[in-house]
Amino acid sequence: MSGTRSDGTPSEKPVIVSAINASIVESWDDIHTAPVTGSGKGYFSGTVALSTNSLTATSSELRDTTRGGQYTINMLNKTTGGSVFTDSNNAWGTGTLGTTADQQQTIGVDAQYGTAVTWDYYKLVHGRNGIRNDGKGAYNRVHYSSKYNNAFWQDSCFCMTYGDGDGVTFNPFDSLDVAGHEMTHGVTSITAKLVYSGESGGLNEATSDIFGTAVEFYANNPNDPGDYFIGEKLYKSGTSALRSMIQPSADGVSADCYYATLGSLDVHYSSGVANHFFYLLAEGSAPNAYSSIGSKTCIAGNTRVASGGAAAPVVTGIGRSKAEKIWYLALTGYMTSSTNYAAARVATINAATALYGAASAEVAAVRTAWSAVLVN
Ligand code: ASN
Ligand code: ZN
Ligand code: CA
Repeated sequence: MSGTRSDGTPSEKPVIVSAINASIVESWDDIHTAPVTGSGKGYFSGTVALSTNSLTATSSELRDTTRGGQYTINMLNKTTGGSVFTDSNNAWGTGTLGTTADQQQTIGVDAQYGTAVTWDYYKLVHGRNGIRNDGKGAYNRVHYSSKYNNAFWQDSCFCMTYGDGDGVTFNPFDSLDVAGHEMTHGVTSITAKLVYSGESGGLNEATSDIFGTAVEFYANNPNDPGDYFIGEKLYKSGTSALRSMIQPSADGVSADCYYATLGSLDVHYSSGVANHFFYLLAEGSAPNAYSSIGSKTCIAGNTRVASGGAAAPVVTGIGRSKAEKIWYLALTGYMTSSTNYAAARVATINAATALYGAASAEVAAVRTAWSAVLVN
């Protein structure tokens, strides 16, 4: 069954296969053309190189045949249809938002760039050949609906969709961390298959935040430097973010520390505990470049808000690179659809043991970081 939520987000069961998508994929297979390097000006990403597809001497399209054929569609503010962006001189976007054809491409540049960086991250860091590990790229739909404040991944079309945002509070929704977040839902859906409700749902969301953040760091783009916030580029104010991994409770609803009924929170809030774990494992609890006050750890009896203080455990980070490898192996090698927080602790200890040895400092750090968010 499929339908539409009140805010315009499609809802559907994973067994549905999109006839619309199938027709788009087939039409691409008939085109025999050459990859070329184009230049893009994104709203978030600035000036970036894009691998595009030359159709004729005066026409290219926003399709990357060097990365699984991933492409970007302009939805023209509708919820169905749309067509792949094309351009006459292979110079895409203006870096600004607006209604001219070149300005409409600007958000397409960010989406296509986000897909390319995510592809490279998974391939070069984890040896994963595309989201499904089959060499096939996903596609993007931008300018979806009108003033739509969200982005979403759908397994049925193997695609990401991004709204333009309302233009008042929100920017368009295709910042790099959000792109990495959405595509990681695709990775999770064919690896651990974490059910999207209860504690496993929180772990599913956290996995997307963890690798969305990893992608942002991997890009090393001065226009969007790596950090431990999700969606910090989405706010017009420039002073907010959707979520913090350093102190998840900063949003007023997410949990910093585990408690027995955590699983009854929305999955975007129960993710906080695993996001907090990942931050502590990577960076530790002390003040650093990402947080002038550090990340408060938890003491028993405290639930949503981290406490810190003398009684709370001190965590020494092992670095983002090792933390990413541990989470990725846990996701792809040890977690299952019903993994809950206690089982995630076991899965990451198993992954760290496989990577670094049972007596390693990395395994000890995984234990300490989980205990610091009250997962024992
Ligand atoms: N952006 C949201 C997410 O990826 C969309 C949703 O609520 N499913 O989690
Ligand atoms: Zn998500
Ligand atoms: Ca970020």
